[in-house]
Amino acid sequence: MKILLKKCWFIIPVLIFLACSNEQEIQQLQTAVEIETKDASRTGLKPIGTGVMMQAFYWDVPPGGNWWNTVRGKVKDWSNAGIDAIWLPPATKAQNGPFSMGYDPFDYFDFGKFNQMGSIETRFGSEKELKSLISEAHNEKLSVIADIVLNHNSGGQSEVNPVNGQPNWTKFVPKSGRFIRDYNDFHPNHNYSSDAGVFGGFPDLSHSQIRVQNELWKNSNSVAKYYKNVIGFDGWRFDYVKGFEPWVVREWKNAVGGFSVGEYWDGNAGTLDWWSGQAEVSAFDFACYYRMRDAFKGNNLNRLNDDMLWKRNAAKAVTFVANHDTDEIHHGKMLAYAYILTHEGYPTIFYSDYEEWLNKERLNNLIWIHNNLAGGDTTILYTDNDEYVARRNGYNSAGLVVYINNANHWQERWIQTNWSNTRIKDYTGHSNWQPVTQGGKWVKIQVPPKSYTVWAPK
Ligand SMILES: [Ca+2]
Ligand SMILES: [Ca+2]
Repeated sequence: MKILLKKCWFIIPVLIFLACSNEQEIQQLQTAVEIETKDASRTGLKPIGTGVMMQAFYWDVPPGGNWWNTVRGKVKDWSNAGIDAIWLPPATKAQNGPFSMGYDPFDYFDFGKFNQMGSIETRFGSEKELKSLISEAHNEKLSVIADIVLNHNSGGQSEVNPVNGQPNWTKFVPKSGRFIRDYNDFHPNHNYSSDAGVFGGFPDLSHSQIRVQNELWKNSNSVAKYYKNVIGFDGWRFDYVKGFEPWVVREWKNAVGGFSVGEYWDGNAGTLDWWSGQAEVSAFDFACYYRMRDAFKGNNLNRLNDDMLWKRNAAKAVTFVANHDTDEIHHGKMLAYAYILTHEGYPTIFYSDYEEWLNKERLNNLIWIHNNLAGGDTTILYTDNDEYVARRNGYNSAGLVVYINNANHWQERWIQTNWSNTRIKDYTGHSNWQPVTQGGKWVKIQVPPKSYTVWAPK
């Protein structure tokens, strides 16, 4: 989440009411047909978490309504590389219209179809282009994860809130005609004064209000069901979940299913574990992110011994090196990717790193290693300031040994593997050694300067 009130304008919308019953019936029929089509196209998707997630955007991708087309052109290559899901930015019309990155949501049902907030298309494109992207992703067996902003809304008209007598921007009359809102749907209202948190000065949705629950996930034509059944999304990335209680995410997930991950922006592994348990969904592993920052940027790989969400609950940890909000690990970024792609948790690759900044071939090699070798639990074998060695103990695979070097010179070390009398090799190709492990499973491995090697039976 990012503050994005660079440019605000307030348009007084022309209210057009188009609710004739015939149109509603036709829409319902269309929806039923679309649901069947979407379900059919989803069969055979790669199970989420068996591969690697791609965050398919960065902050300020080019405006102009072409981003969905750009991503569409890449999903085949990504799938071939071992990606199993793509995470898209918030896809509906926001206050900042064609310039918005989507985190100031206005109309949850306008995916680039209604002329409001300065444009028909969103920054990323039209509804048709989005559906075409999702269809192409499904053809390539990829799941598509929606970014959902539930904490706050933006772009409403001003009205006086009778609860406190203050004016607030809480009157929402979106052109989709769906989820029309007023002060009753925000804090404070007659029943609830506040929730876990607010974001900036944005009107704060009151999820305890039954009507809000109905509109967001409970009704048959709720936001959640529309995203899933009509647009075709498979999973959810919940924005700024510190702003409301974890049961909101749990109820949404229970209503529509699908892989779910929350952005609980906190470096404390215990807190992340608590939130993930309460919400019953995955959480981004900010603890891992900050420990990697300390380790690689701070030149102390001992910090990789510290607490992280994946160490507490690997099945619920979504690991990452950078995202659209935070990107601090500039030096040693490939080492950080070598870390998350050889360790437990569900790793995410950031679009800019993959497509622009880092070596794609090297990342593809690590994705292959993740998908083919990195099974089982983890044993840390050695750490110091500039060296880190860990073993994945294997589960339906041989496992691996990863050796990370943050020094400016080659290093080598005797370590204990799980393999006796076995010839091993470095699957990254950084070392050409092919040593044979001893009867007691010990072997000497090496690693180039500022690099990594990954060892497994040849
Ligand atoms: Ca377009
Ligand atoms: Ca809130």
